Amino acid sequence: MQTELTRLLGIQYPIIQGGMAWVAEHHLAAAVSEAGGLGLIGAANAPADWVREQIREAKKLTDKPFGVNVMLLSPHADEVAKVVAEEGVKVVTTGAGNPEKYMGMWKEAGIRVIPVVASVALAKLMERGGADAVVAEGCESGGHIGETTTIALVPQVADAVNIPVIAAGGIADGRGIAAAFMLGAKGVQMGTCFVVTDEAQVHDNYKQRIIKAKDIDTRVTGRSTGHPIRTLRNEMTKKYLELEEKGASFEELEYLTLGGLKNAVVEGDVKNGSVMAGQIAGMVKEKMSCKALIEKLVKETDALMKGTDFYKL
Ligand code: TUI
Repeated sequence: MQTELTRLLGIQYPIIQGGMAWVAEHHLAAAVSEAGGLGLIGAANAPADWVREQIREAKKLTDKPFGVNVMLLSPHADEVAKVVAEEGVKVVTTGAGNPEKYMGMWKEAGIRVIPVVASVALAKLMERGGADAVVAEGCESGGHIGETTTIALVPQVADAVNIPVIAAGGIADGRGIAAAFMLGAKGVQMGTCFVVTDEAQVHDNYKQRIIKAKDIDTRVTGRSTGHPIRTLRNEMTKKYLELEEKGASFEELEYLTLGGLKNAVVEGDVKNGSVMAGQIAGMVKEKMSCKALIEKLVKETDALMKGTDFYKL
């Protein structure tokens, strides 16, 4: 499965594990990289010292490349941006914003910079600013999302830029990966599938909730506040959407989700917490190791890509 992306990053398979807040810590990132994909540590809203520690711990577990996702809405983003350069991280992805102001520092440190984008406009801006690739993330994804679906976004981004495009959102098996390749992507990023792996340090209630989820079980809260977030439906989303319908204030809505992701991931509160997951949660049926998951994905994709000359491009 060699593509422009595997060559760019020095990895075996063009499969990236999303840098999910509270979920993507060093055990998961190292396991994905050891299995031949690219693992990411999700900096999310964590302080810079936590990120530094995570990078050092991941290095103890793997010699292979791994990356850090910098969440640009974080109050610690400036310090985290410096830490990834100081610690010699090979790959940085960014989310929920425009990383322009860090790009020079990261490129100087020899980092491969891969912004996550939800529009053609930001993809073009990132290419001009020196990005090595972009993740085009469709609104099937869990967590903070844009407006456009993966099937519509990926080909439009692939037509607009000359750097490799990585598809994210709605991908859970070899069919999704092969489809992403057909849309012009050179790799994929997956999140929800990795939440239920053995190595993910996630409360079992959260894993079970994903495993039991059906196709219609996700909800998007926060459309009215300009911060749409996709999660699995529960008491929290029910209350939130009712309040949103009534035109509740930003503060009132925020109160409902305060600490909600941590409560779900760490405490296992899947009733009132924020159980972020993508629309493919309904396809995730069993727990397995990262190695087993990646081997399964590669086998399924290879079977579909046989007879094409895709990997020679
Ligand atoms: O970032 C994500 N997904 C996330 S981040 C997150 S944690 C969080 N915490 C507090 C508030 C909000 C989120 C949970 N899930 N995915 C990458 C992504 N980036 N999706 C969409 C975007 C995006 C959206 C608008 C990127 C840029 C953008 O506009 C940039 C600009 O300023 O033009």
